[in-house]
Amino acid sequence: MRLRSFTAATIADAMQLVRNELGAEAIILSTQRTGRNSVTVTAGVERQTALPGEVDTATIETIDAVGAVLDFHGLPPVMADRLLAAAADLLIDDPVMALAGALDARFTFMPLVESAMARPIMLVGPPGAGKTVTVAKLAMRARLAGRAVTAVTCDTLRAGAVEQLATYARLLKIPAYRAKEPEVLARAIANAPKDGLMLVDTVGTNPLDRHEMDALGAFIEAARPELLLVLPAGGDVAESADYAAAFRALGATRLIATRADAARRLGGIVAAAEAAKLHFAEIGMSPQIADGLQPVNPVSLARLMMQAAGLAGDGAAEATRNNE
Ligand SMILES: Nc1nc2c(ncn2[C@@H]2O[C@H](COP(=O)(O)OP(=O)(O)O)[C@@H](O)[C@H]2O)c(=O)[nH]1
Ligand SMILES: [Mg+2]
Repeated sequence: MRLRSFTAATIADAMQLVRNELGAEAIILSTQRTGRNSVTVTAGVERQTALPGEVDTATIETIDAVGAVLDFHGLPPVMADRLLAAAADLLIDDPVMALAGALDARFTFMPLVESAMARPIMLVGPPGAGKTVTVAKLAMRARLAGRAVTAVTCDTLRAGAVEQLATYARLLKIPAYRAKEPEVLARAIANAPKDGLMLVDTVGTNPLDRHEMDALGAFIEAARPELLLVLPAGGDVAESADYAAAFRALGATRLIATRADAARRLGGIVAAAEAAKLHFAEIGMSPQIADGLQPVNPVSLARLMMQAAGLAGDGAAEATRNNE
């Protein structure tokens, strides 16, 4: 095999150089961000390829498209490399399915099934992440699935927080309580109907503030919940990863990404899931509580990433125009 490296401003440009120089048979071995505006792609080509040219062409173009999407979302090079390698292993022609396969290989997907959740569901995350709205969305889904729901908020400090949850609870006709102290939360959980779903809303917590994290930790200990991190899409990649790691340390195991309708870069939430080994659970696609929460699976996430980058589906043309 002959190896060569090509450097360009984007993965897509570097891939073009690979194709021009080595032809359609070239195999991408690694991609690496080598500067703020430079990406190096290393490719190899067999002197005599055993595969029919057509298959190679399709695969290279697919990997090219997946690489461009990962580039758009600003994934860290190491993570992009792993996903590209996983996509290349699959030899799938459709970029959405190749990306879906790669996501499936590298991440876990575990949507919430409200009708089956036995432990309380507690949502944690930074202020404004969408926790309270997501509690309302989950409550609505559980009600539609015929499950009794009780909601409790531990956010008793912020102005309007108790009223916000109470308003949703009135609309959904579910009981809502406030728990100022961890003991009150533990009591509310003990007194809730055993076959019902308990949803616990929390105060927005700054992961850089030890006191705030300790205070949240006390509520978590009292509730022994299924702990979900709520994080908005569109956040900085490194920052989102750090946030996720901090909440993972408190016991968060799944991720609900919010505001995916209001952001196009999903690198932050992907990096968060990777950094903290969180299972992708749900994705918030609207501020409306009735239809705003969707279970995440590898194909839906791949499609969303492709559409946001303007490379697949209905949003493609518009997204591409916006990107110019
Ligand atoms: N566009 C959009 N807005 C959302 C979504 N989820 C939450 N929001 C908005 O984000 C803001 C903060 O939500 P809230 O639940 O109060 O955040 P909290 O501080 O984490 O409880 C509100 O204006 C919500 O309407 C979503 O999926 N899409
Ligand atoms: Mg709130």
